[in-house]
Amino acid sequence: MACWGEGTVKVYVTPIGLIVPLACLLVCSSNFQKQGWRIEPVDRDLIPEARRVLEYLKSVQGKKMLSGISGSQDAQPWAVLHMTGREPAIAGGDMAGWHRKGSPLYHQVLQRTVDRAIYWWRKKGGIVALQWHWMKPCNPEGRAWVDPPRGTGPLDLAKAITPGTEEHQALMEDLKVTADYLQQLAEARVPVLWRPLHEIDGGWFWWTDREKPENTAALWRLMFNYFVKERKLHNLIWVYNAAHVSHTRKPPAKTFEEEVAHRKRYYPGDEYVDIASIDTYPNPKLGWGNCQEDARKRAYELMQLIAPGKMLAIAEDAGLINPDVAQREGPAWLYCSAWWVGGKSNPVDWMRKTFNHEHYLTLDELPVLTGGNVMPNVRIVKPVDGASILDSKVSLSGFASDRNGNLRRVTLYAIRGAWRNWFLRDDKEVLEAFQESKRLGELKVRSDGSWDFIWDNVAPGIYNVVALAEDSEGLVACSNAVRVTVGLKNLALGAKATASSTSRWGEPPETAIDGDPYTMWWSDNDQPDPQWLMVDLGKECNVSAVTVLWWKAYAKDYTIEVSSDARSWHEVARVTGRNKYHGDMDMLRFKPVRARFVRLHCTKRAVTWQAYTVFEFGVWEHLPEH
Ligand SMILES: [Ca+2]
Ligand SMILES: [Ca+2]
Repeated sequence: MACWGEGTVKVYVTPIGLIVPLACLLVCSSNFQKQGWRIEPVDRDLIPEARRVLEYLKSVQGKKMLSGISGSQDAQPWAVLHMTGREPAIAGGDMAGWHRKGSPLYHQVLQRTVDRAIYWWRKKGGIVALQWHWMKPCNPEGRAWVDPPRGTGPLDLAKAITPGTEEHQALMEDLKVTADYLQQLAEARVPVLWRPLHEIDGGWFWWTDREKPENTAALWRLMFNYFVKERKLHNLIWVYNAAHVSHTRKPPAKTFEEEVAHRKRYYPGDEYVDIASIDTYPNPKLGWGNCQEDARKRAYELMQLIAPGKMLAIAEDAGLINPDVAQREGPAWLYCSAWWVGGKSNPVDWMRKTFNHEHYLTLDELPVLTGGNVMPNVRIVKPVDGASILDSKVSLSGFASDRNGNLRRVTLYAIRGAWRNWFLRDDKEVLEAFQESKRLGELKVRSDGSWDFIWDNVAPGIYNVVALAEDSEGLVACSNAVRVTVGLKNLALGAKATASSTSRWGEPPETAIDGDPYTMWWSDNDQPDPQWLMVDLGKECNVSAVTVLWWKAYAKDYTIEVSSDARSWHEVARVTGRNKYHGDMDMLRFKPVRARFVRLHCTKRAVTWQAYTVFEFGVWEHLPEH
């Protein structure tokens, strides 16, 4: 095939990229010029790196889908790694500074977004996507949203796109700041799937002109002309983005044709758009189900009519859409990006299924689009995160690879002690945590990338395990961290749990003792302290330790109490002034007692936005010191 395929990648990336990446870029570029680009981007001066991304996307369209993660809050690529073992092909970010415009914090947030994008492209070799929750010009408190409680009202778009007005001046000042940050990415030659004015026809952001959509389309062209022609930002792939629902037509559209005609008024024109996307959250009124059961075929038909001939993508959904349904029904989505990780919206089981499904492409399956050396990829498949292994032998297996073909070694490490919430920590923090002293051994990686390892004679305890892969140029990548207990029996597993309250947003008390480190009980934030979680072991047992794996909403102060009748309680451990941003596990040992009921009694909250959240509550007859 003349388009992007494995053969093409090998020709110009593998042999040269290892030695002189810059030379490789030149070779790659001339290689493509010889072949001729198959795609004409809307920016005719688009850098070769970005053209390569577009060419690659075109080559997979209709065959497979790229997986993505939004980058919002905790929905980061490392969260996907630790939950699924795989990393997304596309990692998102936002050009909103979130804090007061122009403040030091605002600039810190933007710089971090830029730095992460450079890291993701250059070191990880992944594709970068950015949207912009553009805070309304003309107002230092301005928000992207229009309506209360978050919103700060509309902007007169007709004025804003007209030079000489105060609104236009404020708008151009904002564009300049954003262009300055995007310029860092242009200079670092990082291609960006650039998705400005997102959910353009929804009606909840100020850039959506509800009365005259053509003004919004004009704003898009204004931004395009300023960024591309004036600022020479030639690294941007322009991604149009419709909302899952448009609330802006008066009267509301009665037919599909009316809806298409209305939504098309926001579209800036084919010469300003490379890829057209839509955000497709579940919506019973539209007949759209959860992503677990839907491939958004109707949204695909809608976008085909709004942007005929363009490659189409799902820029946001709660989770990745069902790949089996997608294969069966056939909408040729280029990529799908999940907005959340974990919880009810995108449960970890679903994430594991989708990110490991052959129809979805993950980071390790991308060609080397940068032209240079990128990090290896390594994952632990067995045991699963949270496994309870009763004997002293642990069988591990997984995969490791390097897309440059320069994998040097893979080493396994273990930290004995409290489980940490690794999905909240970036690669750097993981690498710093696993020191040489924690080395278990080097792995023999087979030619197909698989490896296995027997970790024998393990001292009873609680462990965090990770594999680190290093390539011949010294780039080191971590695997998903797997948390296990070895040689210990958790008395709470299979017991009965009750609680003082449960949030309607959370999961019931039994999820705190189900052995799954991603399901959790949430107490109800509207209920006053104290709040408690109680485990009934079914009969009196010897108990001398408990473990509590918290999410970010933990208890600053709490006690552990035991009882034989669930009426009179005896305190065995007390924690005060706990302070851990990431939550993580507490391990509390005390003088052995006989108890049938064990209670976590919480009296002081760490955060205001949620009460108490417990992934796992463990009860132990004996928890060895280390
Ligand atoms: Ca490499
Ligand atoms: Ca759980």
